[in-house]
Amino acid sequence: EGIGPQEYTALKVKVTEWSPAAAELVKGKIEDDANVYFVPATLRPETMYGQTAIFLGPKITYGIFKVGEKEYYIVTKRAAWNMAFQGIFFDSDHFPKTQDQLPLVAEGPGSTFIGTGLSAPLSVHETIRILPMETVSATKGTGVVTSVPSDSPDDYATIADLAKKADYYGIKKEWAELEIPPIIETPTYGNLTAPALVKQMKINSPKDATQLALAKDLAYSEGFYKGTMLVGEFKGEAVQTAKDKVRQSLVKDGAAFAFAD
Ligand code: A2H
Repeated sequence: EGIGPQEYTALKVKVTEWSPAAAELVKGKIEDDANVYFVPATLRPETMYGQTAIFLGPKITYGIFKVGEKEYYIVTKRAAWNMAFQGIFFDSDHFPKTQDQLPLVAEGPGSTFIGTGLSAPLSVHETIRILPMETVSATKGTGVVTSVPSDSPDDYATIADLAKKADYYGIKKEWAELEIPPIIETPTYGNLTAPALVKQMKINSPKDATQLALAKDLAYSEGFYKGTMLVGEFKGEAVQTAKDKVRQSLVKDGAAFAFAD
C-alpha cells in the first residue's frame, strides 16, 4: 500500500450460472457458449484454495467487457481502462482513446449479479456465489474481491454478517455458510487465522474499520512470515516461498494474470 502501483494477481473466476437479473441483463448480448469471468484482484494468490465467495459492491457499477473471441471480463470501467493499457484486452493495437471506446457489452450494479454461480481456480468448493460486500472500494483493484474467510479478517467478518442477516441481504443463507477450509498454519493463530483474530478481538461487524485494519495487518504478517501451506501443490512449504509459486502456476494455467493499479 502507499505510493506507487500495487501489483495484484488478477484471477479468472468463471460464471457457471447467472442470477435471474444477470441472465436478463446479458440476454442477446453474449453468446450462450461464451466464457465470462469475474476478475478479483488479490495480494494473496497462495490463499486461493480457500475461496468461498466473490464479493461485489452492491451499488458499484460493473461492466461486462469483451476481451477476446467469446471471452468477457466483469470489472469496473476504471479497471477495464487500466487493463486496456496493460495489453490485457486482445485488441491492444487499437488502444481506446477514451473510456467510451472500451469494448463494453453491458453494465449494471453489483446487486444484479448476487447469487450468480461461479467456478474459481484452486478453490476447494466446486461452486461459489456472488455476494454483496458494502466495504468494497470502487477505486481499488478491479472492484471485485475474492472471499477467503480463513485468512482475511474483512472477508470473515463480511460472510459472518451475511449469514446472520441473509434475509436482509436477499441471499440464501447457505451461500454464506460454505465450509471454511484451513489452508495456512500459523504459530500464533492456528489454521484459521482470520476467524481466530476476529473472535479474539471481538470484532462484530464488517464496518468495524479500525479493528479490522489492525486484524488485517496481524493476519497478513503472521501468514506471510510464519505461515506454512496446508494444501495444494506446495503443501508443507513456507508461505514466503509458496506465494510466488502459486501465482506462477495460476498464470501458466491461464487462470490468472498480473495486474497493476
Ligand atoms: B486480498 P490493497 Cl486472504 N475493495 O485477497 C476492498 N478490498 C479489496 C478491493 C477493493 N476494491 N480489491 C481488493 N481488495 C482486497 C485475499 C486476501 C487479501 C487475504 C488476506 C488479506 C488481503 C482474499 N480476499 O488483503 O489495499 C483483496 O483481498 C489485505 C491487504 O490494494 C486484496 O488482497 O493493499 C487486498 O484487499 C488489496 O488491498
